[in-house]
Amino acid sequence: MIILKLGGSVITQKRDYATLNKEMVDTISEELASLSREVPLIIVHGAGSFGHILAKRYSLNNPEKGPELTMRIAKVQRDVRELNLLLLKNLIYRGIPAVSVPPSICARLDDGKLREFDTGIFKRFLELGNVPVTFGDVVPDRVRGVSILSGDTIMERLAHEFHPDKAVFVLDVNGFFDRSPDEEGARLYRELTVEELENILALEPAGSKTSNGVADITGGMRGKMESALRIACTGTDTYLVNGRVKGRLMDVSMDRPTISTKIRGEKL
Ligand code: IP8
Repeated sequence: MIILKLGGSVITQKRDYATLNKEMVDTISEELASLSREVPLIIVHGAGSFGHILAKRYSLNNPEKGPELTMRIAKVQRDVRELNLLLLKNLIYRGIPAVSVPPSICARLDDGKLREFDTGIFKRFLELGNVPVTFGDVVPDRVRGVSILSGDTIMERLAHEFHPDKAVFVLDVNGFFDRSPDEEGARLYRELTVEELENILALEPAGSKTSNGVADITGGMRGKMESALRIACTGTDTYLVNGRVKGRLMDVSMDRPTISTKIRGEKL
């Protein structure tokens, strides 16, 4: 099985509110159609401009209680569901039996930490041969009322439960670099052990390597690498690959040489 996350920066126009990157969604859906014929899949997707712009404006990660809050929750949930539905339509159009699993129904948070996540529903759909598609969402939180559950955290939970052959983060850059990818001289890490990644993250000040100035309420690149590290520590090989370059997602999934970052899984 492969569990993969389609980054919001790949499937949406991250700077334009609630705007799909239709071209990318078409390209990736085509690749996923071939892949889904080879191996069982769970797809997670980020919120991109359907979630981060309003969630940040409304501080939905730790919201102030007040008369506007209920409507704010409703609007952001509506938007991320709209993105989910747009993606589902594309996947189903290409013959992938995709079914939606909204996290606000199966997850509960406790002061921002994931406390409950019902993976049974994923199991049941996988047994039927369907492809569960879940996403970063606004989720009930015992302390905060609601907070944001990132697709990266969902990846961790699913990897922990299902021990897939691979976890793949599909990004808008070639992988993990030693500095911001658009800085001169930036070098791509092709393969890292858990220990090497731990050392790199220990040297990086928190908050660095976030995506370049685009609204991101869930931790940007650093948060993603911390999730990737935790997944690799459960023994799953974890990849970061550029979804904008046709064929790379398929190459990584089929163990063919390509440009990406691999964090070697190691059960600790
Ligand atoms: O894009 C964020 O999920 P992510 C979800 O996977 C919202 O971090 C609603 C902003």
